[in-house]
Amino acid sequence: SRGYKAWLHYEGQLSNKGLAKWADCFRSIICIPGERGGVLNTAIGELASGIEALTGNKPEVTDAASAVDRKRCIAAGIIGAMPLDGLAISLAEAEQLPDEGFIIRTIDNGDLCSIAIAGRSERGLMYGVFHFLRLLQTEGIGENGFNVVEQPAFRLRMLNQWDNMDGSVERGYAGRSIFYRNYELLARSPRIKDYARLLASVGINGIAINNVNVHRQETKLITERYLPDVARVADTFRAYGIRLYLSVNFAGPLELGELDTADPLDPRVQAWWKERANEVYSYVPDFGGFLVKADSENRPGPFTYGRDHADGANMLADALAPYGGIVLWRCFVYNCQQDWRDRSTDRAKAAYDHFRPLDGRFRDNVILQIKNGPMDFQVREPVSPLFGAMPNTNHMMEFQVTQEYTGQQRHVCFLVPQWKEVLDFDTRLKGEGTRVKDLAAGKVHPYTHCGVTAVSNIGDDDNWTGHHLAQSNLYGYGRLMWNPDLEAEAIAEEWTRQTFGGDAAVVETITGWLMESWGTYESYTAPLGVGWMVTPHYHYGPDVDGYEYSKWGTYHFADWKGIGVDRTQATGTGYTAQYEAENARVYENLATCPDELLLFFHHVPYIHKLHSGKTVIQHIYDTHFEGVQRVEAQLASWLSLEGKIDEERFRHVTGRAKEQLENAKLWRDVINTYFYRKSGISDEQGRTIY
Ligand code: BDP
Repeated sequence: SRGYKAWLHYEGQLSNKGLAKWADCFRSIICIPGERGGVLNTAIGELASGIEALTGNKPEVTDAASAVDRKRCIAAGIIGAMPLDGLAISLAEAEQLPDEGFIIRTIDNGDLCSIAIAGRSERGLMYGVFHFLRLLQTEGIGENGFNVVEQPAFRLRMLNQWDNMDGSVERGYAGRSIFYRNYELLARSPRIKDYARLLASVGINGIAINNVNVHRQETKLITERYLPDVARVADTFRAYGIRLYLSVNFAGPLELGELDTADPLDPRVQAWWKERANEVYSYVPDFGGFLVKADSENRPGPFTYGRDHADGANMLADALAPYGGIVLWRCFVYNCQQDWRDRSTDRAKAAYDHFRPLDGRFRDNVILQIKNGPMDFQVREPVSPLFGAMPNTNHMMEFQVTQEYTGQQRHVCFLVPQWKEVLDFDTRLKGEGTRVKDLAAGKVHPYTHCGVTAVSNIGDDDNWTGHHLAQSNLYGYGRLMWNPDLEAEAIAEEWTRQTFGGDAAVVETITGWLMESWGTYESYTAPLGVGWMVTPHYHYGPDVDGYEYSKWGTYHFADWKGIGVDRTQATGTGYTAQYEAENARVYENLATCPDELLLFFHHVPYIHKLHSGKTVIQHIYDTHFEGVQRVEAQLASWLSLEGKIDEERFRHVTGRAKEQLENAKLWRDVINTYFYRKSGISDEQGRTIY
């Protein structure tokens, strides 16, 4: 179905003006053989079938060896292994590209035109092919052809599946797992291959296929019970240039009943993990490594044995090192047993407090995986102050593509603008201009490994993501992490064109909806960076006082006088001190703290005036009324597309948008009423507050 194909429709004829000139090129593909690996075959296969779908003609695929004429063709190959003469690519230029880079260039020789797609490696070629097909679909090929040189900004561009072996998906909003059913891996499922293809098309190169919360059965994924199936799944991903990783249980040796301890300094434990690693690599020779959530939300970890995170991570790192594997050690660590409002335990401070003192102690093949904000994927958070603060420790940033706190794929919330703000954030850690994206790219500190990862949003729903429009987040994650300098709007538009076609009204309406959706969601939910206010555990729909760890009272500190969390050094938890001095100053002071984060950093009276000129209470009322109006307007413009979108997707999206509207009204009413009753201050505009 159309939803299943996501953005890889390749529908319709390629028919723009310039095409005539290049038309002959589309009839034959000359593949200059390099090492003939699986990824090369994938690339050539994608190129041939993509062109066939787009032009209606099946191109002939030949080897350079048998080809007499390299004109009027697409020459595809790997730099170093393909002759470059006549292709307008110089070897010196090409060799400057990193492994995953590529060049797409058209050669206009009058009536002997040709097109070159040259990858620095097999993967580079595959990314080049997908890029070429994307350009054909979104822009077409003009009179001047193409001149593209691309390389990814980040070396690791990963996804994490939070899939459990019983077939459920933690924080999954799109059906059941495509990887597991009844404690078996669906190792031969064509769906996994189709998923790999979607991911490769946007440049993802690593995937961890089980939940970070590793339960009893998942602990066995690194044993012979499951490794043959894991190897099959790894084969599938390998053909698309994606490395496989597994989440492991730190208490594995205990959980499997093989040892009576998981102490990382115990030689028996170390030997046990070495043996496990050895076995994993005997099945999956290019296995990526282990992803670990330890001493976090009741998961086991080194603390039990009086050891620290470095002890724990290094023990696993040593087991993987002989095979080139890495440990992705998560920093989502805070004490969920304790009242965090005790100043020393502000949850926002926890990751930095735990990890920062350990800088320099981690092995070279450990990467700290740090969530984008200090809390937990809220609609608005400041950037985690830990990111970049450990110059001698590899970093990668973790985002959340699945919309746990942002409407659960029942609401539209296109997150690319949020991620972009995070990547553009200036940490100032090495002076002005030390942006998160430069840190993640390894340009600031010389990290051995670095990059980005994210929690995936897919399941076995036919359209992958529950809401058709939520596909844009998966697509957008890949594209932005390939090139963080792309504009969010450009990504939204190219996704829309590929997914819904090029009709001007369709493109404008959907792109517009996506672009304002994050702000809209924020406006009718938790205000000014305070976060949460969602139903505990489910995290959908409003519950102002709702917070899992609320046995000590409300989370947002609202009383009759004011609201917000005082995280200043002067009078609060002191969290602001974790930022570089200049940023700390900006957040510490009411006069400079940005409005959108005000309540994250400060506790203020309801009548406190924002930089916008409004009082906090009036801002709450206004944004909540406006938020609902915006959803109403978005629904109306979507409905105007009737007839321009296939019936199935039109009806489905309409249904979800109506639910979003009802839920937004609920948010508006619950939030406005709560704060009206708390504050006793009326809405200046006299609107009805229930
Ligand atoms: C929170 C989720 C929880 C995850 C946890 C994590 O609510 O399900 O296990 O993050 O990242 O956002 O480990």
